[in-house]
Amino acid sequence: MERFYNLKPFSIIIPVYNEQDVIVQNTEALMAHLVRRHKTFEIIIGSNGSVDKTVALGKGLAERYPPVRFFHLPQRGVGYAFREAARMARYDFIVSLDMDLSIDLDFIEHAVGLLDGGYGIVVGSKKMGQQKRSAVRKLGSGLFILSARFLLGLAFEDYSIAAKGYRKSVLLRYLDRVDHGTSYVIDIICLAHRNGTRIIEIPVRCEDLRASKFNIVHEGVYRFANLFKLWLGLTHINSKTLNNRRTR
Ligand SMILES: Nc1nc2c(ncn2[C@@H]2O[C@H](COP(=O)(O)OP(=O)(O)OP(=O)(O)O)[C@@H](O)[C@H]2O)c(=O)[nH]1
Ligand SMILES: [Mg+2]
Repeated sequence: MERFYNLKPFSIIIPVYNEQDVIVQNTEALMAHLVRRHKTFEIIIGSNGSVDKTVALGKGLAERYPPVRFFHLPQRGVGYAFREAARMARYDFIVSLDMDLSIDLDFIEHAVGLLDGGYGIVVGSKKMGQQKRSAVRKLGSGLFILSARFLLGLAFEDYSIAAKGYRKSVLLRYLDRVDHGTSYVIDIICLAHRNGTRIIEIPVRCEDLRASKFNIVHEGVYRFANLFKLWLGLTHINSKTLNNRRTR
């Protein structure tokens, strides 16, 4: 028998780009998972840039299923879709997923439970769990994780957009830093961590063998450039704090 979880209401947010092949079947699968387990939730699907039937299908889903909300932005970029979805969220507990539902859905219950227990961010980690992804993608994220540890002293092991839980009240503090791309994840984790937000990392299972919607080369260059920007910004803040202390 399915377990019913007595959790507080939560918002799931999913950015989508040209997802006509999976948007309907995966939203319905997600709905089936959630309605059996939860009383109150919403699923916010946010598109930008899609040139296939994603927008028409997303609107149809929102008309058919009351918990589903859909929007489409003219401006391209997954970060903008995330920002809009986070602002729209009706509830304080937010869980981000990808439309390919490549992570184990039990993450949702774990994340919401931990947010309710006082954590500000829950990081779902594929490296701590299990992952079936191509060697190139594992290598790329492995290098990024090591660089973040080395440059920023961050010990987390997953900065991808899916399988993260956030309190909306924490997110709102950092939304102005969100740009077009995926770097908002590391920016938010890094800054919230420095500001004393309680963050916990938990393992997730991930099976993702389909081609990425991102251009892997562009994504790599953009992510590493942003990592250096973040590091430079923090080094600047650290040296200013040190100088202020010296002059006091
Ligand atoms: N709104 C929006 N969503 C996007 C955009 N690009 C990708 N997405 C969505 O972001 C989610 C992740 O895309 P995927 O192709 O599954 O990403 P991935 O390469 O498997 O991600 P990793 O887990 O980091 O390996 C999916 O739901 C995509 O539809 C974009 O430009 N705008
Ligand atoms: Mg994927």
